Amino acid sequence: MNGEIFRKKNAARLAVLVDPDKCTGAHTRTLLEISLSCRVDYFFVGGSLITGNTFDDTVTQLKQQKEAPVILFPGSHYQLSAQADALLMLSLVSGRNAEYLIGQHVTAAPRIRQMKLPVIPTGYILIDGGNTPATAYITQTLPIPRDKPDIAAATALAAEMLGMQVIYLEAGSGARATVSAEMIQAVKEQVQLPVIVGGGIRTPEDAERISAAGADVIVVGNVLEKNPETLLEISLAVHQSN
Ligand code: 1GP
Repeated sequence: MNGEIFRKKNAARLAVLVDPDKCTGAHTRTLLEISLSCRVDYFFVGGSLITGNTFDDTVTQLKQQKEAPVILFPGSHYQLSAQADALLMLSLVSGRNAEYLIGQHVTAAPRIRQMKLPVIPTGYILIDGGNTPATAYITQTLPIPRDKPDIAAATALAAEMLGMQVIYLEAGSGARATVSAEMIQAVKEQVQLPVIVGGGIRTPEDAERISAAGADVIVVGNVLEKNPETLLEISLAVHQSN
């Protein structure tokens, strides 16, 4: 498995993010039921800060469906599970905190190898979403200003040159503003890699705008914690877009 699994074909793709601390087993069951009536292309599991001990159980529960791969989106080296199909090996290239560029990775690498988890090297780029996201606080890094698409594009290009297989533009969970269309376009013009976009995507209109700007994968998390049935209309919007 490599970054190519995220490249859009005809329409964009949809990833549902499940934070095991925020989603109980019952909630995840509801999400799984709803996902049977629409198309979900990937389940991501992770969060900036996870304090509970349901990580493995959540992955196992999501693995009950057989359509969409369950991919780890780890906020720290603790967030590993051998049950998952793959792991986004996130390097926070928008930041200058060595711990999140390489440090956590060194701690996790031997266990990832033992678990035989396929890894997808991911250039993770945090963009200002109009509020302070947990990711910025936990990683102690500054997001890229939202009106500086050229900085995001140069960062993505450097990540591509470093061998990353996919770019992840992140406005932060619960962002007030999603990553702008202008920024997504600037990044897509600069790199050949598939681009994942997440943070603050709440409506079908958000999803359509982001897909029209060129995103390969659209990630939704927060909105489904409150209204899981929103998944149906967001899935339609993503898969009808091109
Ligand atoms: C994944 O952090 C995002 O990239 C998810 O953001 O929770 O705001 O959908 P939301």
